Amino acid sequence: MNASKGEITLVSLGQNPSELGLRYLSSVLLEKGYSVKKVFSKQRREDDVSPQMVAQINEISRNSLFIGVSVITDYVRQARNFSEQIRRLNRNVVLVAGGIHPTVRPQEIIDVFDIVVRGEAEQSIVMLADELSNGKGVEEIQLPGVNTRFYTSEHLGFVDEIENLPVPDFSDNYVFNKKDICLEKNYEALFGDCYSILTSRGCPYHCTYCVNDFYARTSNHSFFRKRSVNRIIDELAMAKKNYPVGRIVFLSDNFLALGDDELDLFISRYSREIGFPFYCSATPNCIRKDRIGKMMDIGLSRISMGIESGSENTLALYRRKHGSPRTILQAAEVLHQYFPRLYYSFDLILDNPYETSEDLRDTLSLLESMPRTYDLTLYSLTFYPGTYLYEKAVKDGLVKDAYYLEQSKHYHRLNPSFHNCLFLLYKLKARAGFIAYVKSCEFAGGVWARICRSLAAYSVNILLAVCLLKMIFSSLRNKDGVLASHYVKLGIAVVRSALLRR
Ligand code: B12
Ligand code: SF4
Repeated sequence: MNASKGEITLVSLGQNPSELGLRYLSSVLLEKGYSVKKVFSKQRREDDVSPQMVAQINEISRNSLFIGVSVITDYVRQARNFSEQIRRLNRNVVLVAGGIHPTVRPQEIIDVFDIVVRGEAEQSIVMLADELSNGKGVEEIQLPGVNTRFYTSEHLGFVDEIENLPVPDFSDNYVFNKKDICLEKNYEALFGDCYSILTSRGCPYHCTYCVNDFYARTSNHSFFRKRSVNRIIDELAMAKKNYPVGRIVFLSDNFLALGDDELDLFISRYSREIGFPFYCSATPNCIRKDRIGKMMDIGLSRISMGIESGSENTLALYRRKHGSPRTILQAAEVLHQYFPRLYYSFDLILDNPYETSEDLRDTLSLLESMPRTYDLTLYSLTFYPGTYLYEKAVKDGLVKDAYYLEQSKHYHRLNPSFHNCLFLLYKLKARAGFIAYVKSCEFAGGVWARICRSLAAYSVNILLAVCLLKMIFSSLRNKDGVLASHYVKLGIAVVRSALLRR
């Protein structure tokens, strides 16, 4: 075996150890003869960077050419803090940042990191490693997509040909477990029986709150790239052979954006060679009865779909032409036909300061009109830099530019408001919510258990009714009869559905 050209340490500050971006980088570096240590900190975004962890990363990366850190906006404060801490321990360390945030806002990272790599880095990280292993200093580096304090590149790297990339490297992972960093060689200990795969990069759409909007505006070629079905199945077959896999997660932004021929090929090869249950996400316009039926036959067991809002105005603000209320409703009806074999959940974005009570009412009405067999995932709108919505919110004075450097806003922490109570109650009422949970509890038999279960189920409906009453009164107080009458209608629908199937 050839001697390594040098060692590189890659660090993920996020919570999820799948982190496919870093794993792709590790694979290309390994292919080019470097050795790689991958560290997964599994820190929650609200945690401070642990000094113990930094000390241990410093220890294991002593012989590395550089430490590369992956940074998304939610972790930019931790990334800055990590660099400050590790530099105190080792003044000579070369720190490289990459990922979505440094791509969009390199200037917010370059003061504490030596090198910032923008865009997809499969090519640039190898060029960078070659330069550093050939003894070049940071001040001498001038590469496309690579910024230092001495050189600025406007280039945004995209991999044109994603087809020939090696498969992501899931081998040996260093994992920080609250106190110590341990080398975890066991796949199952980190990922259970699950294998995550990207079937494409980018997205054909560019919703105004999503990073794909930034990419679409800044890249001058088609950002959406698909892998061939044969390549996808080959990767899954490799995973099936090498890891104790029993489930597949398709992590691509929009897995169902497959052409008809591609879908047929996928179905025939997947059923013959893989056969595991799988989870994917999709946009409303991709949910078609024939497609979902075929996918269910080969193992589709879970699907998530972005609804985001039921209001035409808000959907226009989000630029979601592919998900009008009508399309959403049609998609929900298709998915409902596969209940209860298919678990499906819808994403909603709340706390949008541009939304009026009418917009929220439209979303509630949409939820009410859909068969209640969905689950809901509620997000609090977060403005990510580089997107149209971020720029608009800054211009309109709704958020301060670079607010995330000072304050941390959690994408699941909803503002305390009556409307949000209503959405939470809808979540509780939905199939996988509280009522279903209570009904399925077998903790005790007998009449008391039945009474408790019924009371719990009724209490959700009662709370919902109270919130609706409050909405009716406040609309009347604001002399908005139309809004009040909509809430009355919603109330009647809620009571009817509670009486019919509770
Ligand atoms: C799959 C996915 C997830 C998965 C897995 C996350 C993971 N880390 O693998 C799950 C579901 C867990 C997830 C959760 C979240 N996600 Co997410 N997710 C994605 C998604 C759809 C794909 C990510 C991916 O694998 N891309 C493909 C790889 C190849 O690209 P990449 O990760 O960017 O990596 C490349 C480059 O950035 C660069 N690079 C990356 N790291 C490094 C490091 C170095 C040193 C270098 C040199 C280069 C480099 O090279 C890589 C290879 O080309 C993206 C959307 C997108 N289009 O990227 C959103 C996205 C990354 N998620 C996002 C967010 C906000 C989240 C959440 C905070 C919650 C949420 N609202 O979804 C959580 C928090 C996750 C965490 N870190 O704990 C945002 C981030 C926005 C931002 N500006 O930071 C994105 C961009 C979607 C969006 N709303 O715009 N997510
Ligand atoms: S459809 Fe999803 S991944 Fe695509 S641009 Fe919109 S939010 Fe982003």
